[in-house]
Amino acid sequence: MNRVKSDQLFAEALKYIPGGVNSPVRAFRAVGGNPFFVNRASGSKVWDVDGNELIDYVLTWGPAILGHAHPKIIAAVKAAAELGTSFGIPNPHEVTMAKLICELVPSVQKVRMTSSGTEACMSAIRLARGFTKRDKIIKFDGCYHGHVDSLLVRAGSGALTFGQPDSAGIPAAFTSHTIVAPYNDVEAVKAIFAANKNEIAGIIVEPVPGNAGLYLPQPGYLEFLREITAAHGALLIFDEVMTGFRLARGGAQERFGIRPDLSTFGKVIGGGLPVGAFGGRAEIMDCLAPLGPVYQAGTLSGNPVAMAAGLANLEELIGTRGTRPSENDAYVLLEGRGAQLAAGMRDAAKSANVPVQFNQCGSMFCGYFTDKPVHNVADAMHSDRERFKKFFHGMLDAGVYLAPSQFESGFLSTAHTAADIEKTVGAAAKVLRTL
Ligand code: KE4
Repeated sequence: MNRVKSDQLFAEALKYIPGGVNSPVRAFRAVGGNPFFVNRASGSKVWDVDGNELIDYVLTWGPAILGHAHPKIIAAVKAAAELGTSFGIPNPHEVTMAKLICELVPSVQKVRMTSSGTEACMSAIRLARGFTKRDKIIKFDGCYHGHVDSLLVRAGSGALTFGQPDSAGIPAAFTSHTIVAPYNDVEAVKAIFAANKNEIAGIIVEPVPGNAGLYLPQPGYLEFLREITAAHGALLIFDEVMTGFRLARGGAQERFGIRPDLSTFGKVIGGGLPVGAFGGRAEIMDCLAPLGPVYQAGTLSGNPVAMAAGLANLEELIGTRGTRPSENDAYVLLEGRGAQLAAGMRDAAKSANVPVQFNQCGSMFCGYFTDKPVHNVADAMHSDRERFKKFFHGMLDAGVYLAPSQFESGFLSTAHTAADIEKTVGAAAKVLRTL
């Protein structure tokens, strides 16, 4: 595939941007080769600067759940921008967004907007500590909650991809209150609470971890986390930056029937513009400045253009609830597309006689090159990353853009057609046979 212009741009980018990228995972360091540059996206497709068309399963890491450049989002952004791009004083969109999130997510009685998922997770942790007056936080190996100093410990996503789960530049004191447990492990969490009586402020968890690929909670695991935190006066924080409004209208917590104390959001609620949010029980959220002693702020929090884009995304997603035949319901469509892709990829791997564990939950998925089930990051590390690299590039040359790392989740949108998925599975069947 001709990528001359992308290579020229990357050479230029390397002169001015560390690694040539504004976020490490985009650098293709996990799969080799140079990243391509995109200057147009629409629906399920992106086009690179050399004119190559690709079926996109990264979807800007989740936000493009309706596909790229959805007309309603573009129109909303244009209309909002014409009235000004930021006011530094409350705007009506902020109220509409807060009200909608509270309606869609029953555990959220109040919510505060931020400009990234990292900010949302950082703020939720600070709030949990301020509310409980405790310092220690439990996170899970391989879960990623943004590049927050105290949470970049055995993190996932780019941190895991580079085999540097702990980042340089973080003083040991900053992570001394962070305790890491294996995901899906009940006894480990019980032991941590037993050894740290009345010291745990909370657990932060990706309910369906999507930053070490994708694996699912074992039956009862999320219920266990809900019970043990309640029993010990600790808060349960669901990091739904990736799963929120994707795995169900009310996110993973609706899908699995769990009511966390706090939740963080991002991606979908910004429609592709910079956004994050954290919310939960009013008595906890009211500890935030200006009401309470926990300080948190942001120049562009609740930005009117980002809110307009996020509202257009959400309203289109939920607008299908019961108002049209169920097959048009966005979430029914996303479930169906996810199931179609999973079935096709499993068949392709079987016919090529290549061991692949294809995990899928709704419109999120990950294929691991291993013959063993993957229920946590330790299992994920068994994946044959050389095979993954070859598969990634084979699919890219076939016009399919998958996440450029074994340790990332893939995403589907309502714009992905059955034909897109048939093409993807057909390409996979061919590429797998070359591995
Ligand atoms: P941001 O600060 O990147 O908006 O959100 C951080 C974050 C928090 N929590 C979860 C569960 C997340 O998945 C993320 C960010 N996800 C990565 C993809 N694995 C963003 C991609 C990137 O870092 O470039």
